[in-house]
Amino acid sequence: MITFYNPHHALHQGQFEMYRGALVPCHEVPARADHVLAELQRRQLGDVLAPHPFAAEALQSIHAPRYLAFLETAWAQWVAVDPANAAHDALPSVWPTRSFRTDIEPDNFAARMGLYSFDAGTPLTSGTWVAARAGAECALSAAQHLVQGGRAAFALSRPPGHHAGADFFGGYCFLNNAALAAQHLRNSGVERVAVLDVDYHHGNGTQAIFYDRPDVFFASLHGDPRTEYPFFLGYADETGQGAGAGTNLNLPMARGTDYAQWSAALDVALAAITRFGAQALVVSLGVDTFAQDPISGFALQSEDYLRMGERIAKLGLPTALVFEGGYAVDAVGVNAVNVLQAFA
Ligand code: OKP
Ligand code: ZN
Repeated sequence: MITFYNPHHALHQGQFEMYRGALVPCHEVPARADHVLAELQRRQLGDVLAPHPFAAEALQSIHAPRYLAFLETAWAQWVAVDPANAAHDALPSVWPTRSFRTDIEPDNFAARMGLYSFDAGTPLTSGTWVAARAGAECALSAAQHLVQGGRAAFALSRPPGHHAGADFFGGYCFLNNAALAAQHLRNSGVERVAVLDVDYHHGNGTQAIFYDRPDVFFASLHGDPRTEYPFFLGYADETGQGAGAGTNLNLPMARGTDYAQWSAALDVALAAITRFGAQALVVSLGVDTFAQDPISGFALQSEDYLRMGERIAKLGLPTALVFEGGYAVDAVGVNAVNVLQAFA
């Protein structure tokens, strides 16, 4: 398995996220990717390369130009508000919910942060843009590897991506790496692409991006949004709309779900991907389904990730695996690399 590793990921290093009215240390830390890299190297699972450079326009295949322009300059804008801001991350605190306008980009920085986000758990830091852009290049490089005939590639990128929409960040995500990989496959002539999201949290950004698209199937296994983040999307009755009707599959599961139950849902998702006629697969590979994950509620064990990788490989599709969540930091390397090793 070839890996494209984001050499700039540690430039995105949030200090605190808002949780129950207080600022608490971030779960999404650079050590996560370091552990995965160390485990890949320990098992000698294949080459680890820097991503290929892609033109800035590649990001516009998924993201709105005004959102990208905001992200690229957001830190400079934050510090321009007050030089003292350089000492801490920027978090949004005001949002245009129902009845507000979203067509106007206010001059006020806090207002623009809110316009382009959906939670207060996703700090924007001095290195966020550089890290997120290089992470996106890892996902694009993995997709490109498939275009060139490769069987599989892993994008070892952080920050994660599946909560980011065409024009918003949130859930620790800024650029939707999996969506960018899927779209790159489409732009390169692959007619039907599937995205399989196995992260504990519903990939609301990816779903929204492809919801009305007949050419990209989105299947997600996740904690029931009635109790689990991101709460406002990911229900079973969301099946796609317009030309994309029937190309979205949500499989929400209760807290406590173990691999026996989880793998039954995986079989449902894989069968649907086969029926769709996918010619390539993108996996949003979160390992926060692990029993010991500090912010999640499933009960998968480390060995289960081997079975998961084997099962996904049996689809027989060219596959780009893109790293997403997993916050039991000491186990994230073993769990993610178990999937990759068994896949390979
Ligand atoms: C990102 B990914 C925990 C609050 C939850 C957001 C979770 C984002 C998960 N104290 N905050 O899907 O792994
Ligand atoms: Zn997650």
